[in-house]
Amino acid sequence: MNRKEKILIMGACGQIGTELTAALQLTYGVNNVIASDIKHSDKLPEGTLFETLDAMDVKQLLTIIKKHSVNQVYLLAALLSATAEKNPEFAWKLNMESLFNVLNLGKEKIIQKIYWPSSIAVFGPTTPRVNTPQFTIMEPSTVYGISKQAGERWCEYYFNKFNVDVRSLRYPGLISWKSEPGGGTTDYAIHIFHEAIKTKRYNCFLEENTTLPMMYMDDAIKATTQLMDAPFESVRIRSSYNLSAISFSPKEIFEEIKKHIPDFSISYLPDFRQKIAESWPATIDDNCARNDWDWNHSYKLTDIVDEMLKMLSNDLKKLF
Ligand code: AKB
Repeated sequence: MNRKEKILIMGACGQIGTELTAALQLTYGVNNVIASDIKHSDKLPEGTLFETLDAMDVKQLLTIIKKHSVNQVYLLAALLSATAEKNPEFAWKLNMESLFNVLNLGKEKIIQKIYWPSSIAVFGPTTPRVNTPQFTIMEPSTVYGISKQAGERWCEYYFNKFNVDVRSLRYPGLISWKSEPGGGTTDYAIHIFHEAIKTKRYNCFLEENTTLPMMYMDDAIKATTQLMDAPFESVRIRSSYNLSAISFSPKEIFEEIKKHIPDFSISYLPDFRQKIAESWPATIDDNCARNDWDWNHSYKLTDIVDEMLKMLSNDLKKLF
């Protein structure tokens, strides 16, 4: 592994960014990882090098890249599915401009490697919902999904045309306890744990049988670093890889939590996010990732529930 990497994480204070920053610091050293975001968060590990950065500001981005001799960028800044529906124009602007800024730095060979996350939101109501293949019908119906789909096409284009080493994963819903989720449709699978511990009641914004692909954050971080460490030739897909771990419905996760908290109860009051969830796959075929760079998930639903309840309860004890 090349230890001379200088890494910039854009959108480092979000749900993935805070954990990815810590993981990359472990591998490359605290002084070789620069976290950036529109504003600082105390969720970042202590001692993290931090720069304030608006991901759409290419001048500011270039200044930071030069200042720290950055050669790798992880672009995580984005508006997610639910938030993007409330502000479509800004979502499109942020999600696309930030990507072009980074891809163009790759084209100019100012940076050597780029990570950009895509999502299961690239699929839509006409996509086969079960075992969704890597290559299939993609007609996303959300602003977020449209921006991720367009982004995938641009990543592949910059790779083919300008040899930009850009790598990407289509994340499912990500479950974590360290920081809050950022306005997605799959966020219920985190809120449910907080409410189970705090009030023993949860009012779910999706219907009970809405199955969606999900993954524990540790697995998502493992997949991300594994893809970025894979040899150039092994990364055969330059749009974005399907990535899968488990799938469950609100009812299934509720029943699993109830095994630990017997008086936990749930009600269902679906809102606009129900339609988004119904347009997404229930299960994902990620054989390309498993074959090309040996992807394998570790966490099952039972492991996730055990760990989420344990870690969130510990966190709460520290507060009181
Ligand atoms: C969302 O729900 O918008 C995200 C995603 C699946 O990309 N978690």
